[in-house]
Amino acid sequence: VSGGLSVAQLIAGVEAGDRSVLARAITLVESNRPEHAARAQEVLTALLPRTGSAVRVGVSGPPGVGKSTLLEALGLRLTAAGHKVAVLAIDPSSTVSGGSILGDKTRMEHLSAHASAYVRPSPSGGALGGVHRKTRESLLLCEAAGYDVVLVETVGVGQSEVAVADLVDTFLVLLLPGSGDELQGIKKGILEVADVVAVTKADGEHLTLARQAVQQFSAALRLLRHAPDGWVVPVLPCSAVSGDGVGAVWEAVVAHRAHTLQSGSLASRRAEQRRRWLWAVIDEELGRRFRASPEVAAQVAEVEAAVVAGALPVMAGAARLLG
Ligand SMILES: Nc1nc2c(ncn2[C@@H]2O[C@H](COP(=O)(O)OP(=O)(O)OP(=O)(O)O)[C@@H](O)[C@H]2O)c(=O)[nH]1
Ligand SMILES: [Mg+2]
Repeated sequence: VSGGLSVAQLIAGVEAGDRSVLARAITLVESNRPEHAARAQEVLTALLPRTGSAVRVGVSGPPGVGKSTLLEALGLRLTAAGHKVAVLAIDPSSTVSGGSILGDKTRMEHLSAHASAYVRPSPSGGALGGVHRKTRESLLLCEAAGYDVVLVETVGVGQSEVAVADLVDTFLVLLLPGSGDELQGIKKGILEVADVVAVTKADGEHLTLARQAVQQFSAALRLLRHAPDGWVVPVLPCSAVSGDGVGAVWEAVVAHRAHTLQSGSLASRRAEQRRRWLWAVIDEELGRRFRASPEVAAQVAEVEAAVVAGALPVMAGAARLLG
């Protein structure tokens, strides 16, 4: 999986900013094979001192809202301004839909080809926890490779966007113009974790609708959100096609980061993220070990069948297996 590279070669290659070695290191980290886990941890541990300095931004929104198009436009601006930009595109629905991930890659073709950019489509790996943990580790590898802006794209279809908000410093939520009062079936949860909101496709015939949506979303957010640390979530129109507002969206991200850096909430947010990550990894590993244990395996079929048939109470079945 790491193309025959040793741990030392992976570390040196990532440190040197070699994109192909970075890709192999991420593949190693994403692997679920137990024999890869130890090497992945060695690589991550060695690189940890080089992580932490990037601007970490999550970008989420309903399917087709324009995430990839905006990220490409934004990425090209940032690389032109001298930044090194990594994009991690996760699609939690890819296991179901058969993967719109390759589509994302093609849609970001200009950015993908840029020498200062790295675009990585990531399979979800099924469980949400899996996405979360592997994406976080991939993000750290990108930082160690010298990327000073890391953008994480995810479709806002469920709880996944809340997990992504937990990976980043600033969470940018994209919404479509029109039908503002319905909030487009977006769960309130996504707006509760938004740091910046942008209404996309504010161009041509959508322009008036987009302006109205900005007003409606601003009003909805004022009701929904109190600003405990003094940050008022901005709602901005933008068009990745015309370029209008793209710069302002990035300025809002930078302003949010400056605000949290100054108030100290950036440091506490990252500390809290690491604490939750620690427990997520422990919970996941405990579950894995439990299921892999021979004593559990010997009894699980019988207990499960009895519980399913209603012959054994759930609590009693769980207690027997846990015992
Ligand atoms: N008019 C207009 N169309 C846009 C804009 N941005 C994206 N689109 C179009 O909207 C469609 C979806 O854009 P994507 O960037 O692929 O959207 P996405 O949110 O990444 O989609 P998924 O990853 O599939 O959820 C494409 O046909 C784009 O050309 C914009 O600023 N203006
Ligand atoms: Mg996309």
